[in-house]
Amino acid sequence: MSENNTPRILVLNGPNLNLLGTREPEIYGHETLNDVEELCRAAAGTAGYEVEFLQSNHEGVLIDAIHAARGAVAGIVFNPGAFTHTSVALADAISGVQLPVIEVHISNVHRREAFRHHSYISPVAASIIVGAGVNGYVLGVQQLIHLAGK
Ligand code: DHK
Repeated sequence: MSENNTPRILVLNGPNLNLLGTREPEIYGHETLNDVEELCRAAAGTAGYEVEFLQSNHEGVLIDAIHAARGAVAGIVFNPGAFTHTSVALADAISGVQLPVIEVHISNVHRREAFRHHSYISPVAASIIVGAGVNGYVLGVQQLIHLAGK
């Protein structure tokens, strides 16, 4: 809960997602991270939720954000970028805070290189959304709100 008691969701983005819109648009589309933020705020707002939105290229910053989310948000919509495939530390952070995490990938990672097929995050995620483009973030927000209402 935030100070004003409006329930909150953290939308967290990992490395290189600041380049959305210009980065390999044939894979990640033309929408920018600002567009993603607006979509998330709109989806959350219709259900009375606020969004905290953070992107970092640094693993430790993402870990700190997950720790800080404990007790402050209903859950996390998380695109860990390439850390998905490498980071035991991010998986441990998620396990440590016991918050529902919706893992989102813009692209269908299973249609891509083999090294993208394994996720350290999936075993600790509540739900996984892949290949839905930036609409995956909206679906992630909606899924978190659905879980919070249970
Ligand atoms: C984003 C990345 O930056 C990649 O490293 C992942 C993910 C896929 C996405 O589809 O959003 O492999």
